[in-house]
Amino acid sequence: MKSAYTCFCTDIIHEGHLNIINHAKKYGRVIVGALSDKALIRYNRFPTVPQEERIRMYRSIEGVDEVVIQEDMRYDDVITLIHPDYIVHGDNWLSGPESSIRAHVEEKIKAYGGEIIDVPYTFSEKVSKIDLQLKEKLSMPEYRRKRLHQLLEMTDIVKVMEAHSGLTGLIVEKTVVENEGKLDQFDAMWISSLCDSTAKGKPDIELVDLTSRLRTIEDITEVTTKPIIFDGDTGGLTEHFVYTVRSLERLGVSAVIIEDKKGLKKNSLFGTEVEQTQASIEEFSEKIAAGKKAQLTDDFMIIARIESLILERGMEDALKRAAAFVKAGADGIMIHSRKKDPAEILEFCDKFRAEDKHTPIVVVPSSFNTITEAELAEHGVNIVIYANQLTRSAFPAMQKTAEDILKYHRAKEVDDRLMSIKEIITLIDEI
Ligand code: SPV
Ligand code: MG
Repeated sequence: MKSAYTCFCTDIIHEGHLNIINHAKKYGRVIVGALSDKALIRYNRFPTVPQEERIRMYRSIEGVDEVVIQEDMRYDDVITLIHPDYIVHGDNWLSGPESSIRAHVEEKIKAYGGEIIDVPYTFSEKVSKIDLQLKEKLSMPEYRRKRLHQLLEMTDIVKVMEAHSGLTGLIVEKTVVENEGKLDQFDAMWISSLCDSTAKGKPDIELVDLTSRLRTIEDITEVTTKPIIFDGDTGGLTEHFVYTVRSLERLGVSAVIIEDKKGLKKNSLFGTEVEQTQASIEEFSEKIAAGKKAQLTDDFMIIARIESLILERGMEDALKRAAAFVKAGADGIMIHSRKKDPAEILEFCDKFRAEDKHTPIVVVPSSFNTITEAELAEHGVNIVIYANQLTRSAFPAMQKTAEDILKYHRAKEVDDRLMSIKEIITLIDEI
């Protein structure tokens, strides 16, 4: 008997999936592949039900003969293992980033006489509603908050991009690229103090107050589902920080990163060009411990950021602080550097990992930007944050447009590099 294979990455079975199964049945024995969590988070959206539960759910569908795990979004593993005679898929993969996967699958199965069956995609009000409900579920605080912990388990390195508004949040949420035949996307958002302040035309010195920063988070949570890491600057007074922790938890933020500085905080990328004071190990440990005691959920993470390399206090100091802050309860360590060469960051990561196998390490490669995610992961880094690149790309583009309109006394000369009017008015989904 011939085999008909289809890959599912859904958390809810609806008429569209049943339609696929009914088509597949006509061609042979129906095998459903459950796309693994690891592949799913890059390919589609975060699963709201665990892999094992999805497998059970797919098994219970009438007409399904077998369920297997598909680890590779390009289907290489299942094609090698099963050699399906037919691969059945909704015809939505004929266009967009998924089309490269279709092309790859076609080439592979044609080699042994296999065939793709494109089934017309089911568009219905019910299907769209289910899709919206899933999205809504992912955006809820209790689901969003625990996602960073889950991502740390699921992927080698969690990829985080800066967001400081609803619009930048949407860019992080929705940008999917096809690269070397695989789809990729960011896992989470970083609410940078630098970019949040810059967007308001203010310096990055803890001048934008918490009420305003929480408002930025709300603007972002209203239109996105991905988890959030909040740049908490110094965390402020310990007596205030405990309240901040509760507010962030309530909003569904997954983690706050606080840096071991005190007094007037300036941006780390100034390094020793400006006066900045590091908090003592004791003071900062106390703040971490107070925050951990204040948090109400098990999901929330407090990550300690060490400024010893920025302030040129040396590697030994950085490592000593890391060990002390973990002891005080920190759920992760962020190590920062403003050197172009990643050597000191990698040295820290290697030495820290030799002593501590599990505490997540976070890095922000703004200056040492030649290093790749894979190289960082090899040195034990768990979270990489692209902290300011959206802001730094938008500003020169806007400035040039303003200059050119002034120069030409009209807008025609800038038009070619602008998004079309049609695109901008339809950019935001309406309910
Ligand atoms: C931020 O994005 O605000 C940061 C990272 O804290 S850095 O600007 O490199 O200090
Ligand atoms: Mg900051």
